[in-house]
Amino acid sequence: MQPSSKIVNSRSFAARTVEIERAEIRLVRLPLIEPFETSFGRIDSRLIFLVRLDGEGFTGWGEVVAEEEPRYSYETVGTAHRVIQDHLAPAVLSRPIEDLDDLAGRFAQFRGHNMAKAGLELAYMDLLARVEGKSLSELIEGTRESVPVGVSLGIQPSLDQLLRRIDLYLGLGYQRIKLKIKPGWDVDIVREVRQRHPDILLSVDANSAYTIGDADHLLGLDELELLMLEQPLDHDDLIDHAELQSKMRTPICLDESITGLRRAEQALHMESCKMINIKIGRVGGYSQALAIHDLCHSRNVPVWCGGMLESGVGRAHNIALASLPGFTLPGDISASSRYFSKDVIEPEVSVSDKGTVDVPLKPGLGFKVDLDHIEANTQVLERIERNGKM
Ligand code: OSB
Ligand code: MG
Repeated sequence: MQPSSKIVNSRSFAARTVEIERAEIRLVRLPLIEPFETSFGRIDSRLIFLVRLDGEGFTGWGEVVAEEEPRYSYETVGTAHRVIQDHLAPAVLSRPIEDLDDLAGRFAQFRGHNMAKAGLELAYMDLLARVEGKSLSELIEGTRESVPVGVSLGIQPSLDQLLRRIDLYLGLGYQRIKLKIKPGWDVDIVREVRQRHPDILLSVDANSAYTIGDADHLLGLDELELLMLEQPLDHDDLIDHAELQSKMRTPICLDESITGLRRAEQALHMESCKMINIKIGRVGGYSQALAIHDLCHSRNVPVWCGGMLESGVGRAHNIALASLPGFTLPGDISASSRYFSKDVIEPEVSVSDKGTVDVPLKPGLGFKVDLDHIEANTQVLERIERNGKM
């Protein structure tokens, strides 16, 4: 296979150099409207990690999507906090930023910690878009005015409750239903759902709950006409996924396994999957997310925008990303009201009865950040100044 070039981004954001004066980190606790259960376990609230950058008279907002426990990823709110404070924020503040590649290059010297890196890249891109008076979508050359969306439904206490959730979200217009599965809550449940809804776009996400030894069991999904089976096997595996895909008709979509452009190239080369879920946080920011999009688009591999139960800040970035032409499948970009009683942006993200979300046209994120609501729920606040003061 061809090695990828080092510079990953073909877009030239005509970028104006921006000098960042200050980085701010905030941890904000937001309760979830309903608990979210995956094969990893259950959560009732999100500790939202917001990053704010100030410079050139503008403010940019980003979000670190790490969770409190290292389950989906080895990163946590705690590790990201530490890495930003000790290594990434100093790299941002050290000298003016020429463009996205300049920033990504500074981060590339540090191994891993993609979600921490992404949080700062997001804030930089929001700020840059505002400096240039463009929407984020315009800045990254998005082409859609609205994006198709689906909903990801956690494991429910009973089939009955699952069926009721599905009816609710189909009634609201969502274009695709994704079910979390795990051993004991899989083929039989999905078959029941399929029988009641023969024609909907239906997918499942195992979050690495199986091994290749479960291949025969997973083949039971093949008759259920699923849009995809997301991340059935190990989080860092490509080889077993390739073996499973060779046996399965259902397209495998990788989430956890795709940590950057190089892994995406390898997964396509090995035919470990037929689709990719792009999460800006998991891949380390816009630079990698754009490059993976461009790769997949050039090879006609469908991609879609994943979610991490983000607040409106992260969600607004996801909407911008999903406006790129290769995002042909509905994203995990649900309405704010599906997650939180009150989001941190205004207006909140809403889903039309056709199951779409409008791409904002205003500069930057295109939403107003609700500082009062954020202040009222902030548990930790830290500022890092360019001159080294904390
Ligand atoms: O695997 O896609 C996942 C949430 C947290 C961590 C991992 C995942 C998810 C979701 C929810 O599926 C997507 C969303 O609605 O934000
Ligand atoms: Mg997933």
